[in-house]
Amino acid sequence: PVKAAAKTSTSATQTTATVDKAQVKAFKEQVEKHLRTTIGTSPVKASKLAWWQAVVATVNEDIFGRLTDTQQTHAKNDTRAVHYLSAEFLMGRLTINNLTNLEKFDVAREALKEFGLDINEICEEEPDMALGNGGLGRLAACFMDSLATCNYPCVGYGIHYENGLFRQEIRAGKQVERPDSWREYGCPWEACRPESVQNIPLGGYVEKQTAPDGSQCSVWHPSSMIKGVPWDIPVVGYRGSSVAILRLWESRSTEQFNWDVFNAGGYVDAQAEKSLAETISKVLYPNDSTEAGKELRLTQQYFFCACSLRDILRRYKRSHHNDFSEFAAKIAIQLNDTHPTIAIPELMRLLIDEEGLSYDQAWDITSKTFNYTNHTLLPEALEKWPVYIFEKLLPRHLELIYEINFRFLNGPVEAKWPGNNEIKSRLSIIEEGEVRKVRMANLCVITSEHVNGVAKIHSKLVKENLFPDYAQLWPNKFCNVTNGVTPRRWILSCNRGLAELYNDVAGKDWPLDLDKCEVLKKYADKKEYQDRFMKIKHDNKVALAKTIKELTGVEVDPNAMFDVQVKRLHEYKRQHLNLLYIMSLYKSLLEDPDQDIVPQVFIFGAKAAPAYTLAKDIIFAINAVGEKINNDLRIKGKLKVVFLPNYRVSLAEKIIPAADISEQISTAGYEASGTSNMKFSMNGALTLGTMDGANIEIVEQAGIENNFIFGLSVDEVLELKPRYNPWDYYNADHDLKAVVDWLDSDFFTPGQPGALSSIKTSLLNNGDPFLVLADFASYKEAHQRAQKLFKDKAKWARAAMINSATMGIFSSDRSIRDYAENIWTLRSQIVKK
Ligand code: HBZ
Repeated sequence: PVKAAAKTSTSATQTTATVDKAQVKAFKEQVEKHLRTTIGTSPVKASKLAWWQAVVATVNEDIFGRLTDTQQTHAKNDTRAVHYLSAEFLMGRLTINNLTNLEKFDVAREALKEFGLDINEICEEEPDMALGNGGLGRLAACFMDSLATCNYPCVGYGIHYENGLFRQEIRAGKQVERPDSWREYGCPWEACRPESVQNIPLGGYVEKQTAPDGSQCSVWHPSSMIKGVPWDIPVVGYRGSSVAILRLWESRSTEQFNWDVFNAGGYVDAQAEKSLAETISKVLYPNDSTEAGKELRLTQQYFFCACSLRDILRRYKRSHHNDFSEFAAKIAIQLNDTHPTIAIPELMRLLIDEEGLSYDQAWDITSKTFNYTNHTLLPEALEKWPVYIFEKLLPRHLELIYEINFRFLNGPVEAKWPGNNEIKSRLSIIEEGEVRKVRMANLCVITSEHVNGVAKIHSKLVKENLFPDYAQLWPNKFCNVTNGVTPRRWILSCNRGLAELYNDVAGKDWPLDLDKCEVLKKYADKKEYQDRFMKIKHDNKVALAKTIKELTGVEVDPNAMFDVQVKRLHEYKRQHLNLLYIMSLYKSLLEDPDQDIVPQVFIFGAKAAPAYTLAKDIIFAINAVGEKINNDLRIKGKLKVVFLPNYRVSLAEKIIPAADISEQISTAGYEASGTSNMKFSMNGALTLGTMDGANIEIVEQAGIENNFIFGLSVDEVLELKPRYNPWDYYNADHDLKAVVDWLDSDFFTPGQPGALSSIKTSLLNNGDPFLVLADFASYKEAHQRAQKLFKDKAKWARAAMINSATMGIFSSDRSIRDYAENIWTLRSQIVKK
């Protein structure tokens, strides 16, 4: 049984809107009904989990009706639709978001209050759906919200991982990974669809056959079959517009599975292989920037693409039978990075081998269907699969890839650069060498109608630096769609105080048209509004301070400046630059404890890929430095450093509304876009960052004078890199030298000298690949500007308000409309009730 909540939640999440009594009563009755008849308990006995399940069952009643309406409208009109293929969807929790989008949050809150329950506490029962690593996966989730809200016919396709991104624990300052079994007790949002199960062939060999007319054809004899079971998660558009479907595939073994082995007495072997089939969707690979090149990973990619394409073909054939002439007119497929690239040869194979089309017909359709979004320029993140893995798993696909490559090199490339073998080897899908490899990005560029980057600067670099030869061949193929984030989750649901302020100044439609928020600029000089804006921020900081205390035991002062860096841990994101600055601040405080500095709390959240040793060392260093600083009475609490364990979507929702400073400090040219930068700015944080990714577009909107920009530009980085020597910076800057050397001592790790040395080694002996030392002085100076402004409450409030007010273009609705207009040529469809 759940005790009545002592007091309802924090003021940060309260609204004062009056709530319709009749709706509250009806919601209450439905929850109680579900508690008894769906969950099988009663209000006196129910655990918090059971209450949450009853709330979900109640909300689902609303959702499923709208889902049917949406699907019927699209089927009736035979609409063109986009199919978003992504190996990751980082959905987070759905309850508050769905209630918000159905405009039922206040009703639900009041209904639960009448049961003596706090809605926020009940919703904490929901596990995060963490089926993604970071920005790329979260972008896919924001896009689903916008696709549904803007009424675009769409399906999201991905993998139903049994285990999402690992749960991070911090033990003795170090990251420990634990499995994340998010649906151990079932997920009440999802529905299994046995009627849409698919069987997917794998392995085996290709037999060449000669047809009676003398032509050659290939017959694939796979060695096994895997069953793909679809799970549907409804995605509710804001104000219940349409309900989109996210369809995630779970792998199971089929009865056919190695039947021969089974019959030959291989009972145990067959069972072992059965578990192999079920391994495919077991776990999300936790790398966000390198490719392990593992067989299982390629199998995952192929598995979900093959299931999704069969699903798409099945639906197409329902209204078009075997006439494929309309296929490209009805179907657009977006590839979220290269992870679903194998869908390209799989569509070719299905059309040729299963549907009987010629190669040319199949290519014509395929090359009009796919589009590719690039999310990284990091060479180590570009997927390349050894040819031998393809030979083993997907021999027929390899054959088709060779054919696509042959026709490309001998067609357009030969025509443009006759006899130029150097260019051919650069543009080839196959990388020659000791281990021959399939370059997935090349296959994407060759096949896709459009290739886009995710921020202006990134798209420019994709075209000019990553694929310059392709850009010469097809200059119009390359375009930009700047990322965006959904204002429903990232303002309305997570910052109710700010949402109410916008309701008051911009009217209630701003979540559908974020440009409306710009009116707040008019109030940015008015004390009354500044006070209200900063009171909202302060309340959010009080709430976060409580969370920090619960999670880390560290006490922080909500009046201090909250400086936040939350994102995956990577050298290019430069958490260690932040750490070096904190150390230098600490050092100066030790030298002069009475100096008048702004009290500051540095807040970190970051997961490191389990095999990324230096990233893990940086997490350890942040914790070690934090431990020392937080317990040093000499500095009188002016400085605190906290590392919040297990950073994830639901934690971001608590952290972002409470930030004063948003750290976006990647080496210029390395962060494709960034998306938390947009969320922070919307919620009134000032960006302290480099001219990289979408930071550039953020300050274009909010004004460079309202943010703290520092560091080398993209061009300066490109110019410096070849002649860069970190020792020059180390030797020239006393302060920098002192903090770098500090890493070598046992000052922060008593009894363990050298425990932080790997960071110093990377910065000096390994050449400081991300120019941390080169940007240190400029970074420090930007922090000084921030401190100075923070002391002037009115000026700070004004800058924060202008940031929040000018983020309209970073609504993911704008991004989705850009895709719809420029890439998919997709029209929205009003759903009939
Ligand atoms: O995609 C991120 C970019 O780093 C970021 O700048 C951008 O804003 C965001 C959305 O466009 N990239 C990722 O998050 N990448 C991954 O998570 C990833 C996952 C698996 C991989 C490789 C990368 O194998």
